[in-house]
Amino acid sequence: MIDLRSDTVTKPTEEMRRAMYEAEVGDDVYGEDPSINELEETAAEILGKENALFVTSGTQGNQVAILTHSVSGSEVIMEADSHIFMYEAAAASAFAGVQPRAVKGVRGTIQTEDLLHAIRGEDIHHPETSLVCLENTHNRAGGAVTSPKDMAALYRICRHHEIPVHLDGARLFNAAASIGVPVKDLSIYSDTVQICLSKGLGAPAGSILAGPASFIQHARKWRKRLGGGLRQGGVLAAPGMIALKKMADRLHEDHEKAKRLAQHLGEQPSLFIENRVETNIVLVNIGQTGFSASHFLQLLKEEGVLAVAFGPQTIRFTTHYDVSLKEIGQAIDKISKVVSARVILH
Ligand code: TLP
Repeated sequence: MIDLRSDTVTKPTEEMRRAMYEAEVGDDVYGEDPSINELEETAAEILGKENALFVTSGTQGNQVAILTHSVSGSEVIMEADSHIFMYEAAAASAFAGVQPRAVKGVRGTIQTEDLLHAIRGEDIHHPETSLVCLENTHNRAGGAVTSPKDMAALYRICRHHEIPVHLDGARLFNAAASIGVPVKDLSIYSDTVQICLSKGLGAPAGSILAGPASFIQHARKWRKRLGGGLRQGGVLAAPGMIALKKMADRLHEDHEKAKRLAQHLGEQPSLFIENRVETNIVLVNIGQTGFSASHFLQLLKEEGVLAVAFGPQTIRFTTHYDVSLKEIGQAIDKISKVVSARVILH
């Protein structure tokens, strides 16, 4: 199977498995796991934040951030297609009791005038805007990168209004690799940031939430409340450390694979590439083939390729460490076969 459903499907490398076996561990709820402590310190340094917290997943990192930043009854501004709005099962409403304010962006980036418009003024009828969430890269916009300049402009507005910014940087390292800057050049335009170790960076599990020391202290309590206090979690932090230190430098390879895929599929008359491919995600519109997304995915699976639907006519392909350039070539052939079978049927 050529699994292009997500970059979450990567298996830990040999080096990661060895690190898991050899990891020094302790009880992290007592703050005594040396591997977790080292990972948190390293991540904070790389992201340019005072402190960091190892969390079980990207969703937990985002939700702990919202819980720590906001009070119940306040409003959180987020992009209308963001992961927090679309794919976290309304956790922000269920746990933090906040009202999401969904603002449509351009290629995943909220526009400054729309942000200004969405920020609430003082009025007895209005909730207070407690937080702005950004996402970089933006998943549903096809791994789109928000530039440091755009991040800075949004951050400046939020600072002016004294509203904190949380950055869902599940794929922030992909964004940084794409534009050739250190990840810090993007994370500085946020108060808190969540990065996933288990996506393009290839760790088996875990995310990092980073921010000011006092924020992380409160976040640690929210993580505990949510049942995310790990004990000998060093066995997960050790591969996370390898992910953080060694896997970011190769992300451009995944981007090249995605570009190759997009280029070849774009040459098919009945396929249309919806996104500008900047990182590791390709959104393919299959409307012209006459297949529904679910039927197309089923036929692809029978050919040995896995992908996911991102809409009734949109298929998302995601490249990653565990799929080679050769397999991308094979996937292109198999996808072309499914498309041409339909053309023949017609
Ligand atoms: N995204 C997953 C699915 O949930 C859609 C994927 O396959 O892309 N932020 C962003 C931008 C994400 O893409 C994801 C995962 C998360 C947060 C959540 O991370 P996890 O899965 O670790 O909770």
